[in-house]
Amino acid sequence: MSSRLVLALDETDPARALEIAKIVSPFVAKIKINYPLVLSAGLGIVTEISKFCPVICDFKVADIPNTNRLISEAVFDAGASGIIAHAFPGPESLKAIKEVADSKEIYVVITMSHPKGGDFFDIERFCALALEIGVTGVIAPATRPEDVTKIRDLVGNLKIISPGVGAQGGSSRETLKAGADYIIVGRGIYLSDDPAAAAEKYSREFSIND
Ligand code: NUP
Repeated sequence: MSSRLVLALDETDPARALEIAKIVSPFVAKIKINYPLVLSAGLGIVTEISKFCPVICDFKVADIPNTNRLISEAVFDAGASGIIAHAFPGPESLKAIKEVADSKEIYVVITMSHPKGGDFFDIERFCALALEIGVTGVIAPATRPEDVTKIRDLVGNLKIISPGVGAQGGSSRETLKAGADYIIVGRGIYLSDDPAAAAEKYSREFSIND
């Protein structure tokens, strides 16, 4: 039985983050790290966590090709298995990431999960770009399953990873039904009194062979 759960580890206390990562890792497919943790702990935390769980760096990389390249080199040298980038800087910026490590995972943000988070994103164009570049997958909002359905139709068999379940109010059931492959949960796990139990509960809810 493999988990469809990705932990968003936005806990900012480095020792507690590492502890949560350890106890939760049996129940998750991957751990997603964002700026809040890396800014407090340093990039070394990626190396530490990568020793026992694949790490995706959610740095929403969105720069000129050369800067995207430098960021990707640092992230993959630290041991990350994947990186999240924005689509709006265009094909050359995404190609620069792909050239750093063709074998690594690249996920592109198609539209965002917060209220009005979709207003400035062009779903059709960004999905076409994700396919053109040949990325691993896309990020699509669990808070708007109708967008996940639309994105599934547009991206074929690229992976869809969806944040917004738990604290943001999205439904894992609706999101998976709409076509997502993985569900991202952050506060619903790391702020819980018992993060391991919370992760186990979510992972059972989403597990692939249930
Ligand atoms: O559209 C997005 N929404 C979103 O919440 C794209 C993201 N990458 N995220 C990230 O997912 C967000 O930055 C956070 O790390 C995680 C969701 O955490 P939570 O709302 O479950 O605590």
